[in-house]
Amino acid sequence: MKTDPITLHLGNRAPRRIYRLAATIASLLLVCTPASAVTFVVNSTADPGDGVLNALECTLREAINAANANPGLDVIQFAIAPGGAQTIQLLSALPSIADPAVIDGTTQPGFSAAPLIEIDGSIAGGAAFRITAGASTVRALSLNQFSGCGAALENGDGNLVATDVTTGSGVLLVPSAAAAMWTESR
Ligand SMILES: [Ca+2]
Ligand SMILES: [Ca+2]
Repeated sequence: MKTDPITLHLGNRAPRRIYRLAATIASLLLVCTPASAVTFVVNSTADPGDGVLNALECTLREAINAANANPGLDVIQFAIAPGGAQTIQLLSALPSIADPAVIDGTTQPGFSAAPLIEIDGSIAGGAAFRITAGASTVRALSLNQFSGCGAALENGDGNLVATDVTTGSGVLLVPSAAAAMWTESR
């Protein structure tokens, strides 16, 4: 009697094994696929913003939340019209940088030497940036009137908080900040 070779070799339990194998392969593909780095462009001085990140309005707070939600290193740039010096008045503390990120103030149109983007902490208080992810960069921003330090590095290594303003790539910290930086590595 002729038997279908597939039926002959697989038996009753085989389909379940095939499903299990397929599920394992699918999960391996998910694990092995690297997350895509995204560049978020802040185009508004508003805070907190409407909570929706799009071309109409992307606030710094929305960009940090989105970068945190997307696994892996992301870049936050600035293009606040019409370019030149702009102030972001924070109404509350920014979210911690809980996933590695590059926050690059040199990208604001018109930048040449000194930071153009000022982040005003006179209402928000505390630290400007709390970096808990490590492997993050903050450059060319003026962090003004925070009651705490400019950048709190609370966890992880590999952070670069550029402070050399003479190269135009530094973070300009004003005297009102209690300390330029505070580090607590765990
Ligand atoms: Ca928005
Ligand atoms: Ca991210």
